[in-house]
This record gives sequence, structure tokens and C-alpha cells, in this order.
Amino acid sequence: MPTDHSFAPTQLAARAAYLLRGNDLGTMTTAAPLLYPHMWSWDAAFVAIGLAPLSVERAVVELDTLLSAQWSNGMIPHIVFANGVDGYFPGPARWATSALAAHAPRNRHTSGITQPPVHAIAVQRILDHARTRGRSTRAVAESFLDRRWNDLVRWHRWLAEARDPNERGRVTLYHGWESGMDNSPRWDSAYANVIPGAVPEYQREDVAIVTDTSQRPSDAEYDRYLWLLEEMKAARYDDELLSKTMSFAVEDVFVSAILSVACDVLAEIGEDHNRPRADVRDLYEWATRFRRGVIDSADERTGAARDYDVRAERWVATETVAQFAPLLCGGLPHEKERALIKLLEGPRFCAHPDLKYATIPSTSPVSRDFRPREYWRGPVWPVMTWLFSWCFARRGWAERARLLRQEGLRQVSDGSFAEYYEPFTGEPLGSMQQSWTAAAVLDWLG
Ligand code: 9WN
Repeated sequence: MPTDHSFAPTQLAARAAYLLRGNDLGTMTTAAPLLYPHMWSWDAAFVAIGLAPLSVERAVVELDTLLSAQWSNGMIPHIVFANGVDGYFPGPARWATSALAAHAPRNRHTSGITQPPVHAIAVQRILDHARTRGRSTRAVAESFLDRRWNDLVRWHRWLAEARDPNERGRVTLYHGWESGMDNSPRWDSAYANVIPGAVPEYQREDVAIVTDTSQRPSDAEYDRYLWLLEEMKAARYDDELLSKTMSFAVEDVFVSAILSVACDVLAEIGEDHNRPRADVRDLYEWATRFRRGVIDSADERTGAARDYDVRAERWVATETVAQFAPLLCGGLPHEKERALIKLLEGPRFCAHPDLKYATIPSTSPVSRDFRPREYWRGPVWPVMTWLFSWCFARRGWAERARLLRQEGLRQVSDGSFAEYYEPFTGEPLGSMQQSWTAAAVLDWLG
């Protein structure tokens, strides 16, 4: 239940730091203690952002662990499994990547799909914090960059090449989990065309932990999630084959905007740190290509971005947080950008009269698809508030960034560090003690 208690900033930051310490397995931080007892890719990047003000050294370890599980084709897998830890389904046995995928690492178990590329932002935050520290800490950050520069470029290259072979400027996903917004209404129509075949028997673990099933995806959705794994296994996780055989294939406009920003950020880091000119040039090219892809998807009148269903060959417009993708990477003509900002700050989103805090619900409260408690179909995710506020600051919109930070902090000051919140009541939902929620707080208050 929502508590009326709210923690003062210093207490909140201390609790956030304590939480990350508690979720730390040594060289990786679990995304959440019970629901997600392993390392997730984009969670790890946000965790590193939260760790950086506490310890640059520990933040570096987090990214090193993640990158040491990078596939040889360049993909960063969406889960790096903690050794000997059970309690999450689908686990390593179900993914079977070690046995099937030619590119999977030999020394670690991982899933076989990817997640949004926010990692360059974490690298930038680490370098920012290192600059304010002593020489030895600066050296740790510098040597991390030396060690991992090629891996970071390879990661972006894999997204640009394997996931956008026709240079349309949008990243293709083969599973809703790859978007990080698993059951968003964005994917409903594409999933409607996924007809599950014989899915080997399974038992969900998530609903044993979040027992109010209205907060999690449905069983019908899980059948499809698991069926897609079978399709991937049949293709042995081969990039080329997946593009031909997967029954779910969508161009994700939000991931594409993130990739565009991440390429710019990494290119800027490369320039500042004398990295190879050819890498910096490639990164800027990809940033431009994916920005164009995002802008090409935008609605003529409102500027709202749309995803593209590759299998059905049609644009998919939904009233979700993803339609604001162009505000993250920029590039819309001035008038359209103003229209999109108005939509974001108007009654369909942040200024909806019943919202407890002026943050961005995952799905608009006025949409037919809106469910206030159900995962990516309505609740507010603090980590999204953080991402928007960081991108807005980067774009020079200091006041917008400040407001989101302020409202985001008010929302999480209940101290539960929930995965997501009910937009009207502020009830914390999903997993409590979620690492990336604590990380957002630490960056905001750092
Ligand atoms: C599947 C870990 C992850 C996040 C995702 C979020 C949720 C997993 C799940 O948890 O997804 O990857 O089991 O529901 O949707 O964004 O990275 O926090």
C-alpha cells in the first residue's frame, strides 16, 4: 500500500546505497533481490550510473562483468546469469545458448536476446565522476575505457549491422523482451500474429514472487514469449536466420532513439579520449542514421513516433511513452517538436488531472490500452523518468529535466524503490528493492 511516509533526500540516498550493496553479488548486482536474481543488460548500465557517485571502481566492475559476457558477434545479451543461482524462469537451461549459439561466450551462461543500448551513458557518467576524483580513480576509469573501447564499438556496430541490415535507421527486435518494455501495448498486434506451437512445459517463477498477477504479463503472453524462444533455438540464435524465420519482428523506435543518443555519446567520449578516428566517424554516422529512422516514423501532425511491424508491413501507433522517442534524440522540425512536447506535457500524459506526480506513465491514462497496475501498460517506471530527465538535460532543456527529477524523486521518496508505481495512487508495484530505481535516486541526488 502507498505509505504517507516520505524520506528526506539524505536518508533516501543512504537507503538507495544500502539497497545496491544488498543486491551486490560481488562482481554483479542483481536487478532485484527475488524477482530478478541475475544481471540484466540495461539494468546493469543504470546500476553503474548509480554506483558511479559511490565508487567509480565498483561501477567499472559492473560494466566489466556485463561486457565479459558479450557475444563474439558483438551482442550484449539481455541476461547474464549468476553462477549457481536459480529462481528465474527462463533460466540457462531453457535458453540453451551455450549448446546452440555459435557466438555465445563459453565461460558464462547468458540469454540469447538483447536489450536497449544505454551503456554509453553509463560510461559517460563514470568518466564524469572520475574527473572529480583523485588520480588513481581517474586511472581506473581511463584504463576501463582502453580495455573496453573496442567492445563498446562492436556492440553498437552489431546493432547497426545485424539489426538494421537495410539501413532503415531502426533497430529490429525479435522478442518483446528486447525492448525492455515487455508487454507494452506497442507489441499487441505483432504478438497477435505469433501463433505458439508446442511450447515445452514450463512453470512461471515471477508470479510466485509478485503474487498479485494483475501486475505482471498474462499467461497467454508468456506462452508467446516462450514460443519465440523455441523459434530462436531452432535458428540457433543465428542473426541472419532470425531475420528470416522469427514470427515476431518489429522495428523499435524507442530503442532506435536510444541507440542514436548512445552513438553520439560514445563518439564524443572517443573524441575526448583520442580513440581511432574511424570508430568515431562510424559512431556519428550511426547516430545520424538512427535519428533519421526515428524522425521518419513520426506522425505528420503530432510528431509522435511509431514502431514498424516488419512481418505485417505496417506502422504501429500507440499512446505509450515510446511515442516520445524523438524528444530523446532530437531531429524533429521545430513545429513538430513543439507539438510533441505539448502532447507530453498535456493532459494525455504528464498533466493528466488524476496523476499523483507529473511523471510519464508507460501508457497514456486516456488510452483504451491503459491498465494502471499492469507492468508496461500504464504504471510509471522511475528509471524511465530518469532517462527522460537525463536526455532533456543533454538537449539543453534544463527546466524540463529539473521538473522530471523533482517529480521522480517525490514519487520514490516512499523508500520502497519499487520497479513501477500506480500513476494515480502512487502505490509501489512489481518488485520492491529494484536496483535501477535506487540507481536513479543516487544519480539524481549525487
Ligand atoms: C524480462 C529486469 C527486467 C528489465 C525489463 C523488465 C523486466 C524481464 C521480466 O525486468 O523484464 O527481461 O522477467 O519481466 O521489463 O525492462 O530489464 O529489471
